[in-house]
Amino acid sequence: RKMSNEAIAKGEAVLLKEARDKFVEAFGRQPQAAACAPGRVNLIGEHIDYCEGYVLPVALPFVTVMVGGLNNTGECRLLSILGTGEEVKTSFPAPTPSAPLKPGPPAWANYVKGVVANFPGGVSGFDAAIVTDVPMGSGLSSSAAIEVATFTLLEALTGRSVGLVEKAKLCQKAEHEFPGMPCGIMDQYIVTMGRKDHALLIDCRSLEAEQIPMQLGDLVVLVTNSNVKHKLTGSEYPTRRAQCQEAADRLGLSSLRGAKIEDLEKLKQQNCEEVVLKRAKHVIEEISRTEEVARVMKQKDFKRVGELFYQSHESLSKLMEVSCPEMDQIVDIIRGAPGVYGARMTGGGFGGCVVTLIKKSEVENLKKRILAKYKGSPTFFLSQPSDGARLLKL
Ligand code: GAF
Repeated sequence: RKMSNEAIAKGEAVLLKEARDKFVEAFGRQPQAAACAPGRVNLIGEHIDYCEGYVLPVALPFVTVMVGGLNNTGECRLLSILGTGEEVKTSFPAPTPSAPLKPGPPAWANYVKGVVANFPGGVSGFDAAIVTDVPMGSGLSSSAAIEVATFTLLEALTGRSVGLVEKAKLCQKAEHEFPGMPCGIMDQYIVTMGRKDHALLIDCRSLEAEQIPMQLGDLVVLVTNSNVKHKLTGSEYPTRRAQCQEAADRLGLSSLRGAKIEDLEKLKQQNCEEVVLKRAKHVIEEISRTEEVARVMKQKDFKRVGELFYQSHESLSKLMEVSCPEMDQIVDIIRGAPGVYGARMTGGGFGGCVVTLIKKSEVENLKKRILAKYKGSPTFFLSQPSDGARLLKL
């Protein structure tokens, strides 16, 4: 009973066996290569990657595993095993210069197609089986996991590869062009470059990053999945991006990374819309909160980390307007509970997860409190920073 509220990573060995068995069953031979890529949770730095700000995500133990082999048929054939055990199949012709790939149904295959279309030097036909335990639609980056797993598998199958930053950028491009989501670089970057026991401070302007050891002492990061996803995500995200860009343009900057808090005055004087002002304020302050968290985490000032988490949530809710009643309720329930340092929504928003910095000894009590008061059905897991995408031995 108690376990039913826990999201437990199956582990890559279990997923690999499942993928391999399904591959053999579907394609009648052994796969040639196997790759996996994780989901992620962002500690802080939300809705600022596309403004060239700083973000501080960690890769998770939940992974998407892909096994595959070249097939000399000119067709790309995919078998995906959903969380429910249901199997879905699709195929599409490998792209050629005269017949490039285009996005199209089924929606799930666009993540793979986008990567195939952007893989340097092209791809001939291949077969692949995909299994995952990354929770879907929870703001834990299941999209980047499948994109980066695809890229990593194709590197192994073709023997061609690119640098890690380039790989993240190509996967981001795939997401822009195929699923059509104008995301920033955070998800593909951390999924590619995460490291066990580290958070990654990514500078989304220079695309350089610093591994920050996650030495939390007797504290942990609890992730609470609200298990809600509101449909407006599709249109709201591009709108946020456009509003931030409008603020930057009005200031004569290429992005809000270069803006200072005093610039808000300039925007006001230009009679800039209230909503654009609010977005700009969030971005400018969230960038400095993220730099500060990375700094005070090294000094083990967890009280300050917690305060900044709460401030970030407040700002995402009131200024950026990307939270939702369920996540606001969860943060309210958590606020002031024993052993808690701070909490905030994480990811793109409109549903998804809340991260809480809390004493390990108080985690069970907090879960009970949330289960008793939250009106939805939450699931929980502890964020254990894990490695980024990698090849698996068959
Ligand atoms: C989504 C996007 F994909 C990221 O690029 C990022 O903008 C995030 O929302 C919000 O911080 O996950």
